[in-house]
Amino acid sequence: MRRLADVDPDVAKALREEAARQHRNLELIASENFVSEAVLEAMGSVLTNKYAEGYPGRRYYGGCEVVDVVEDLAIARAKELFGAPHANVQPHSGAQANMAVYFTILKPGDVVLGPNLSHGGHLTAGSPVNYSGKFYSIVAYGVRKDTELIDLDEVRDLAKKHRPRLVIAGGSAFPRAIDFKPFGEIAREVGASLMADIAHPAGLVAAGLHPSPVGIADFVTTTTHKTLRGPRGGMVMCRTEHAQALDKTVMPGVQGGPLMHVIAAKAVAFKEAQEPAWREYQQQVVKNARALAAALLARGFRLVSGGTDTHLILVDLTSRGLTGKEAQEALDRAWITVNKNTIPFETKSPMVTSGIRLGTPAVTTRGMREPEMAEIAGLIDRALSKVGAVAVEASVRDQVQELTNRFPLYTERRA
Ligand code: DSN
Repeated sequence: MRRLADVDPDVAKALREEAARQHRNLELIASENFVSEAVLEAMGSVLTNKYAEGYPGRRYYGGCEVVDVVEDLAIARAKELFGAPHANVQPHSGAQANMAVYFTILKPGDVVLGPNLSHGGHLTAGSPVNYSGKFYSIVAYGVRKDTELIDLDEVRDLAKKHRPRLVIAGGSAFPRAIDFKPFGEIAREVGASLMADIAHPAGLVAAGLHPSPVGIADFVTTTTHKTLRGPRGGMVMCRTEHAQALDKTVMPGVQGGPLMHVIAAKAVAFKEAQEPAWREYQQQVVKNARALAAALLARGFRLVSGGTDTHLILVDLTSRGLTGKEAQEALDRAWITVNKNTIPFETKSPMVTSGIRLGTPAVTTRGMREPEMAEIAGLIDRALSKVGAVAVEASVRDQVQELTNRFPLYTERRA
């Protein structure tokens, strides 16, 4: 067999370097995680070779008897994990999962009520630069200025005024838990459908640590690679009455051949999620986020909404005299990986921003707990106290390396 290093030394080298970077750095991007060796194995398997348009038992191609087993397992496990009546595991991403829902129930021009991107929403919930903002008539709701929590009165008022066909709950930068019940009531009051996008808290939802929209929302979309700790991909769950239409929209509506190797990895991740250790992991993700938030507050950082109920923290750097971009770059130089993020009522561009978003899923997977969260808050504080000071950045880097060396990652893997 010709191995990657022989066939393509350049890509092989890049993979080795990325493995080294993942081991060396403190990964605090709230939407990232480290999958298990078993998930990696399923993703890097011969299933990538198979075309399987259609669904188990009704495919357009021959030779699908094995991949049918795999997709049936993924579907059954997803349904069990979330208590959902129907699951479609084929969406390649969260964006395509959301697109599948829109194309199932909306016509171009329909009114959609969704969360404002800079208040914590997601690009696909109506941003003008995204298909969702181009195809539909978007009405955005936000958070209250005083509490920085979702303003349900505003959601209700906007729903009554604009009569949307679809209401969206969920996003990518809400540090607080979302209660889906009032969203369900508001949607019902105006005859709209409700879609809950749980891409971020999906693992917490499955572990019972965050309210579940299943049974409340008509459609629940998620990615599988964030707190859920599966392969990069998407999924849609829905009420039985929408199942046939949804499946038809995913394929042939918006996708062709499913990524069977990724679906196999989803099945593996959902099996891992049935183990007691996985539930303990989700609990520790939340404990770690609270510990990190408390330690940052103690060091004088301002957190949007004052803290977190989830895996995610949004830090407003305005009072530190830094932009999100400056902070992200300074932390990168110190081997702490975060992303700049807009904050509610943002005054800067998305490429600059006033905040950074932090999350605990990846460091928790490495085994870090509350004491390490206090240490991380100290490292962030030091790295941001003298941005550009080469000696400070070097000393933080040394401490980061010492910390990450204590929690090794993928020890048996070359890349
Ligand atoms: N890019 C994802 C995130 O970081 O939250 C959302 O799509």
